[in-house]
Amino acid sequence: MTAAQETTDRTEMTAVDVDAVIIGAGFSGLYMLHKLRDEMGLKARIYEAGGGVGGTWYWNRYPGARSDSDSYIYGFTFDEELWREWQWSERYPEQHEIRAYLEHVADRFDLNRDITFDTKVTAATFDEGSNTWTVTTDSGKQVTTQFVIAAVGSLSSSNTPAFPGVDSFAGDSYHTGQWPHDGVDFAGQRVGIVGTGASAVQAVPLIAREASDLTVFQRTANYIIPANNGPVPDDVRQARLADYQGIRERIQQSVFGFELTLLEEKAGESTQEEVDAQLMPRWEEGGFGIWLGSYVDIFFDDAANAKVRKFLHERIREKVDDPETAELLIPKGYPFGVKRNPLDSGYYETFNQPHVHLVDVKSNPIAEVTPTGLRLADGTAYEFDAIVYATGFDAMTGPMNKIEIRGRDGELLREKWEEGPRTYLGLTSVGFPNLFTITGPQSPSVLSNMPVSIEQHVDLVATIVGAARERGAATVEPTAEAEDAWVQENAELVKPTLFETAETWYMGANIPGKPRVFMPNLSFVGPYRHKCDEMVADDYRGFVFDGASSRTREGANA
Ligand code: N01
Repeated sequence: MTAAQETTDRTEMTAVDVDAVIIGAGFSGLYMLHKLRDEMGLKARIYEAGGGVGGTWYWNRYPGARSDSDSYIYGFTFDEELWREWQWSERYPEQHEIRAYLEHVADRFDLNRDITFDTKVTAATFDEGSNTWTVTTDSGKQVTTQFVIAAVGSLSSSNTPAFPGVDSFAGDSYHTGQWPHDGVDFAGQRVGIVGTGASAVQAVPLIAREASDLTVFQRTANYIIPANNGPVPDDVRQARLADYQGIRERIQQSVFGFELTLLEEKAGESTQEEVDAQLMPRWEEGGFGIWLGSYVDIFFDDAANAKVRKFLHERIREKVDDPETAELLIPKGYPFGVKRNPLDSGYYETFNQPHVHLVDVKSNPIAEVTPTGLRLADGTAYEFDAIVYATGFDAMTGPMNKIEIRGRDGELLREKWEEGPRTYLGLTSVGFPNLFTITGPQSPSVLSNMPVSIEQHVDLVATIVGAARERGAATVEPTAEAEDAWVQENAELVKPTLFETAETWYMGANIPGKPRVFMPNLSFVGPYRHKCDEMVADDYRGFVFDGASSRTREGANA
């Protein structure tokens, strides 16, 4: 009897409840459900911790929350009608509008009937005897399935630093990533906000409008670029509507998933005046043009990067009245572009208001949270009615590591990833058959306009799942060689760049004890897509389809 026959015999009568469990009902989970259920005829179910669809946009309801991607490319493109019928009200879509869009998607494709809300997946365990996964939820339910698709998002595991006394504060505490659904009224309150990343940059101007006094605690200044939000002129809207195919193709083949093109010229070979002349229109246009649509050598060459930094430092000094505050807001000690650049709508100008204060907690860190506020290392105490933690996320690996995922031999995924993620294509990991991550670590993911990468990954997972079913395979899993090579390739890609020189969440540096490994893949959107397409064309190079699947499910097309 061959090993394959043995597997077949062992699994013959194994019944699964569903063909696929999808974890999360954000962009990724919704499209994955549509794809598997409606296009491929699989029985699939989403388990979602929130009370509605939206994923990151369900939880991040802080004031000012909106996407930093232009709205016309911040959505699905797989369905032309869907793309056409949804009209965004502004250049960048606001949180409530993105959530409404995703609710519309769920209604349009009748997805809600296969989503279990208010239910967190706590564990997923692979059984080698039956080649199935058992997924456990916080309601105690257990579901068996052939495939598990983690559509858990890259920035969904919120991080509140373990400051001594963090629970002792007598006022109200909030995390931007878990904002109260009914909103918060800061009118007349003394508010402290910890953190100056993208969330804080959006929230600060709006909280400042309500609070009687606002203190912003900054550990690392960011390079912040104007968003230049507003309504989209009708002629631009019409031109885009006429170019659906062109837009779709350009973003899919692009570097970062945007309609931005890097310059041929190098900043390193240009004068400061030439660099300024290139950057100024991009600064005025707003958005990521200065970062992802200007000089490519700024990611590799610190001297080239310094020219862009000089331009940006001058812009900060122009916007901020008080020279000392301006100096504090000017980033130091790391290159431009290797930390996620927030887009702002009046962030710098907010510090010109007399009731808004900036406090440097790099030189004088937060020592503890007290019942009345915060105390710094030098003993300075601040009193607040409310504290907002805009302190980010355990990014990329955090959402996976929170779930007890056990593969072959009972191996725990987070133990396998103890020294950093190990994947093939940022999609799968050896020892964890039939488990896929959408925009997981070691894929372009957070270094791209997310919906573009999400669509590509969902399509790819569907293709691989389809191939497994066509072959009657019980499992599909990468080889150790393919995984080793991908991990190595990720390390090689980042080596010549400046990304590893900064303390960022891309590097896991924001979480004490987290391995310092650059987590996104730097192949970039178009080339990464090609690598995946080649893998499929080359008979799923790097994957092993193993065993014959004879699992049965009532009424299944197994
Ligand atoms: O989180 P962050 P975020 N003491 O990690 C500080 C996406 N996003 O929620 O930089 C003092 O960027 C920390 O300081 P430092 C986007 O990809 C997108 O703002 O680590 N400070 C930092 O200032 C973004 O990048 C959108 O030194 C502490 C801040 O807290 C990602 O989500 C909107 C500290 C955390 O910033 C995360 O953004 C919002 C401590 N112990 C978010 N610990 C849009 O598309 C942490 N900090 C618009």
